[in-house]
Amino acid sequence: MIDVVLSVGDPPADHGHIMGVVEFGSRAPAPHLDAGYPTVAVATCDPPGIHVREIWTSTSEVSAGRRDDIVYSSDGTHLFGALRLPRSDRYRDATRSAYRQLLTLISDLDYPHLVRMWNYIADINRPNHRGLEIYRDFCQGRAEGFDDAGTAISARLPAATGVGAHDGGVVVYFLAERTGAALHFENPRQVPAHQYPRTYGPRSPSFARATLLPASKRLFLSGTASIIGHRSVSLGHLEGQCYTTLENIRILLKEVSEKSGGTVDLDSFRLVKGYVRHGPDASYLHQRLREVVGPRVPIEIFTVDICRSELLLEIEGVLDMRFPDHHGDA
Ligand code: 3EB
Repeated sequence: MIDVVLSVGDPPADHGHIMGVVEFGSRAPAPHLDAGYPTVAVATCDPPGIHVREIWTSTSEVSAGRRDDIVYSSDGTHLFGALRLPRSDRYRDATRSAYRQLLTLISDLDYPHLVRMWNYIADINRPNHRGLEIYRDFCQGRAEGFDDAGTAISARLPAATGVGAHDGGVVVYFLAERTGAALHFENPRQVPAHQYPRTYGPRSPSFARATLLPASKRLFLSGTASIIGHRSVSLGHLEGQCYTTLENIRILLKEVSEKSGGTVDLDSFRLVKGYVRHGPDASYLHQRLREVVGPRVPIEIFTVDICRSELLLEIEGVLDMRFPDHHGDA
């Protein structure tokens, strides 16, 4: 089984075997293995230093390795990995090749099933050298990387986040799995992102709305925003975008509950990460999330650009699934 927690300050000692640590701070040096597991830095904060860590653990023994620019760790069932593309204004080819490498690696090491991916992209809304938005250029390379890997993987797109960052080019980290038990979900109120019309860019974003890891009883919720169908709604309205986003999450969790035979609701969050385009909106989002997820759930809000320039916020998280007894609950 794997787990993930958010920790402000030093990591507590009793976390089991560490698979990887994500440092949310002011800088984004390349992912490394200095601590014996992948450490990934993401530049989502302005004040110098590391603001919060996301710690990935396993109940099984973990070993770590590197191939090319990818650092990874594995526990026999799961593989955690990370890479960084240097800052550039043309990411298509580098992204295609990085995704191809990543997909080849997980297939070679026999963890071929993607569970969850994060993409932190500096200058995500800026036009590149050809006038194409950096995010759209990235999406093109990512889709081509999945194409290169063949339909076996592209038919099973995982939950993902694609959001801005203050530095670091493109930082990608991901979780993959060996057994094929992961289940991917779409939101009945949203067009699957990989079917978005061409108006949003030459290639659609490659992700599912959520992925369930039944053995660990964890649901990974993708970055969720104020999108109904394929259109952004509540343009310019923070409260409206927040409402629609939470409604999207509610509807998605209902779908997951119906299709998985388990239960998951807005009070099932284990951790929440929110992203706001404008710093002053952070406290509003934090307050709304606190009302929704209850008093004890860790909430972190980062001020970064969101992948569509009209979106003001995005919410992602990890949730606890409850299953009836015969699935192993006490
Ligand atoms: C959306 O729903 C908002 O490019 O990997 C959310 C989650 C979004 C992931 C990605 C993009 C991505 O389309 C944007």
